[in-house]
Amino acid sequence: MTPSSAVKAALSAQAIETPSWAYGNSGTRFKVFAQQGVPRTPQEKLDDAARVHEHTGVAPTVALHIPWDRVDDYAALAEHARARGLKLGTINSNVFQDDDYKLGSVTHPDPAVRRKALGHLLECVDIMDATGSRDLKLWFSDGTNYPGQDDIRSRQDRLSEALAAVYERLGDEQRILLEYKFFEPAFYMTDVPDWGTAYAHCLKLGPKAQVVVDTGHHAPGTNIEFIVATLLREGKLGGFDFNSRFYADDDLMVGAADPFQLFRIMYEVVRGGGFSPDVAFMLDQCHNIEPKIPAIIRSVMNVQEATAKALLVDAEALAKAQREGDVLGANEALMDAYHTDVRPLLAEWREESGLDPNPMAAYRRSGWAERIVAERQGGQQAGWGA
Ligand code: LRH
Ligand code: MN
Ligand code: MN
Repeated sequence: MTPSSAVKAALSAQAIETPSWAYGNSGTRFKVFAQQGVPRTPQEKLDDAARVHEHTGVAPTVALHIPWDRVDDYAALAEHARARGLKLGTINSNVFQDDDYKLGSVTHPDPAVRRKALGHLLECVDIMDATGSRDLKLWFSDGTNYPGQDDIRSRQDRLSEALAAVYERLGDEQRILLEYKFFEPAFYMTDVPDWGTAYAHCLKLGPKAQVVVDTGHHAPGTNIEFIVATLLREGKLGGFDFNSRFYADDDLMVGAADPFQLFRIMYEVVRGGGFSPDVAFMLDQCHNIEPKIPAIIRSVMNVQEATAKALLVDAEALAKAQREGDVLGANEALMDAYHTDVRPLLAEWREESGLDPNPMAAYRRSGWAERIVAERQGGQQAGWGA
């Protein structure tokens, strides 16, 4: 097994970005169960994110979604974050909530709609300039519902054209993270359905375009760790949107549905040298019925636990068993690490890092949950659909 000091050093280097939208109310198309005390402004979302960082020590950046987090002064928002020990992270574009996008955004058959969508993407790069963000995450809901509805190849050409225009606008230190999803809201054909399509576009664009793997965006049974290994080998893994799914794009807490899958993914990250600032670890989840801040703290802890287990894999023993064709021995080397209870190690790491060993309990004791319910009276919640 890898010595625990090495594991702790790697844990100290890990950063997990939390999404602004996870702090606000969300739901399904059937019902949004509103919770008291949710943020009414992007600033209040940052106030909540600061609590997650305070208790976990590894969540220093917050992803924004435009227009859900639209403000007049992004530099001032960045300053609000900085004053709370945070930084603004990835800018997520949104070309999926406007009536004009019924038939697509950048792949729409009408050039006027395509121009509008591209305008939004370019505006997002302007925002990145103001916030100091490195990454622009692009997810397109574009697709068709019926065979023959539109021409698959022409839509790829239109997508390619828009991506090239955004790429052209990027600064030297900025990147495009292209996200794929196999279905929803389009049900017959999605324009960026899989990692292969995203990879092909990113390869053509150049080194500042990378693929992002949202763990909830695959068909059941997909071997996501294989995708991770492949993208890392090709130098094209830009990051993760972590969450878990039982059925579709459930956006449940990461590590809740399948902690073993999360471990397998993190093992490939470790194996492929993905522990580098070039790979962004982001959460992309919604907390429909559970309280938001503790759910986000739990998610961060779940990623850390999977990471610690992946780091514990005895690489030498595993490689030896693999060389010798020792099928069971190799499997055992991996499973030994997975079955290790890393919670004591993480508690130790937290204490050594000046944190409470139990972030969930520390948050409960802090009184923040009661305070936001008392203080955040009136106004509208900010977020989804805002
Ligand atoms: C799409 C998605 C994408 C969006 C987010 C809110 O399903 O994963 O990342 O920006 O959800
Ligand atoms: Mn996502
Ligand atoms: Mn999603």
